[in-house]
Amino acid sequence: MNGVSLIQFLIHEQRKTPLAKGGFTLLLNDIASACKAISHAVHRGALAGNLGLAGSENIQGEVQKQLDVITNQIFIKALEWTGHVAALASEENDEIIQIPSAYPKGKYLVCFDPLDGSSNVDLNMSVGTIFSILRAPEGVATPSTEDFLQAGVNQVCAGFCIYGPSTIMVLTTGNGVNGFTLDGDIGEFILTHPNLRIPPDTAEFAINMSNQRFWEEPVRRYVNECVKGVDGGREKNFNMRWIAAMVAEVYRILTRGGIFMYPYDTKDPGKEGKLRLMYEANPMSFIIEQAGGASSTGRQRILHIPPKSIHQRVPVILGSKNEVERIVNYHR
Ligand code: AFP
Repeated sequence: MNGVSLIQFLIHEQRKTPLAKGGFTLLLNDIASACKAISHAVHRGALAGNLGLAGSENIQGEVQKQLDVITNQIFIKALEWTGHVAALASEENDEIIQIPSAYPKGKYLVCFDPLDGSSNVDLNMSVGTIFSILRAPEGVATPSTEDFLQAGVNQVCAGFCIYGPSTIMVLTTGNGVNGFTLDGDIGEFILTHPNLRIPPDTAEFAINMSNQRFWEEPVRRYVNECVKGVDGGREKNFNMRWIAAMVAEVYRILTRGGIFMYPYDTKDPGKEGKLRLMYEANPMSFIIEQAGGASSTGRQRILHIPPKSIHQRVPVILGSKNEVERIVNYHR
């Protein structure tokens, strides 16, 4: 199916489910439209006066960039009027976002991080948008926060769009992982990376080494072994990368394998991890598992975590299966 557009691909998939009415296909098309608009805003950068700080903080206590605010608005505006969404939850908003009464509501809940890796934006490095789609409980007209608190295994779709040298959207609906490159000339995402698969073994790891002294022993042991390479217990030398944008780390792992870790650390004892379960860990874990990789906190499969709040943070270790399993074993 090489050379087909995202919408052609989605309609082809929809036809495999004879009872499908097309709402889900249209929702994904709306998300693609939001990502095209975000791609445009990111790539216009300083020309549109989009760089720098917004002068505000989000619910996580993080200083917002102008583009955090702009992209959040783009995503909400692209989805709220369509009739396919019951409610939204954004990394940038304290509370869930209800659909204005002027618009019809759909049956899906959408969680999203409009601009992952936003500290990269002023450096002209890769950033992205991450999204996760859940079903609203049957018969619920106005979803509550609790309706969003579903384990990652309940996701019907997860994806991300990376704004790098090319704009690429990666998607799973639970039937493998596919990548689509935005063709700016025709304004369409085109299937360029069908059936992405992660090799089970790797010699590349990604972790913020500046946190080393705060890690727990299993992660310390694993990274020490990688650094020692053939001179330690491992039979190969390892390479390291850190891009500070999860979208870019996960895209690299989907392309050539690897392992990404933002593990539990004691830097801020009040936090269970750095990355957000609903907006980062769950969608990325769904994608990674669908591509043949694995994802864990070190102690638990991420997709099995029952969420306690929409802004919950968790430790994340994901990527090539055999390496993730090795670290999980070290935790045992
Ligand atoms: P933002 O979305 O707030 O920029 O955070 C990005 C991120 O959550 C994730 O994408 C990176 O892997 C990680 O933070 C980078 O963290 P460091 O600041 O420790 O490098």
